[in-house]
Amino acid sequence: MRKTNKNLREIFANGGMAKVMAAHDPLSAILVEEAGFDGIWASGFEYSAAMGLADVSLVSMAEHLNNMRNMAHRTSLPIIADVDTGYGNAINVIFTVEQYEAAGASAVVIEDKMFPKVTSLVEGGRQDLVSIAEFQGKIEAAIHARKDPDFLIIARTEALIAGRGEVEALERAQAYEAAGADLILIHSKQKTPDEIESFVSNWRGAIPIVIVPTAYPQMTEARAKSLKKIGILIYGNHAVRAAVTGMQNVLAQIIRDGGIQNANETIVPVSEIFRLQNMDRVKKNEKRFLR
Ligand code: SPV
Ligand code: MG
Repeated sequence: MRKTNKNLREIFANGGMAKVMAAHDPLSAILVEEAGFDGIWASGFEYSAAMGLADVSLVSMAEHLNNMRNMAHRTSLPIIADVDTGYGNAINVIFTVEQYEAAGASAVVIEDKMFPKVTSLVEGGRQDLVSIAEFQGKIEAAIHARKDPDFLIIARTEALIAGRGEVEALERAQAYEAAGADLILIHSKQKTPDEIESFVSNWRGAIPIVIVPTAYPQMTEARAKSLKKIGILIYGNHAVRAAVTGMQNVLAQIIRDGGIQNANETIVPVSEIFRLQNMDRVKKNEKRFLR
């Protein structure tokens, strides 16, 4: 049981809002921790992108789980694992929760899409949802499977993403709360916060809401806090996008310049990578143990 499991719950139970940033590998997870976020989002989108794949259930549970375990090994922040649909039905969800909890996650987000899923923010994506009853079974299975009651089961409804409207989104969220979810993640791909603000103001449930404001960046932390019902705000894919921006710029500069003479000044020195790799520890241990 990871000692950080309680951390996120303590933040929102005391009226706060946890700020959680996506990561796609242990190195980005270390940077998330050093930057000062409250938790790490083990994003399916980011990991798929890092594998050069679309986020459409191509990456297996074992691959995502192993990546998440490696993040947990190198960081101390709570990790919210994005387990998509739970990789199948309620039986798959039981196995998924057992595996992610044992590997060091502090929470899972399970979404009410049909397996295989299609990424949420893509234009014209096929967005099929499972029935409310089926998803309630999956949430109940997740709760049954967790060992630590502080391990969070976050139910994500894609009703707005699927164009089903606010009434169905609220109905689904209520049903998932009744099934025992600790929080509701409501996702939207509208370009402004209106759709989410309307959902939040009409939410009568007792559990807090999680949002991922990628599509509507006008939703600042201050604005989200003012809604009073947001327990966790997840920045969904900014680590992998920052990595792509950084690499594209530097790689293009090296091609342009015909060498590394200028690019070298714009990137971190190799010593910074040694620091992130904990090379000092290796050196100390060499002195102590190598004979
Ligand atoms: C992810 O980061 O994998 C998410 C958020 O699920 S989104 O890609 O916006 O659906
Ligand atoms: Mg995802």
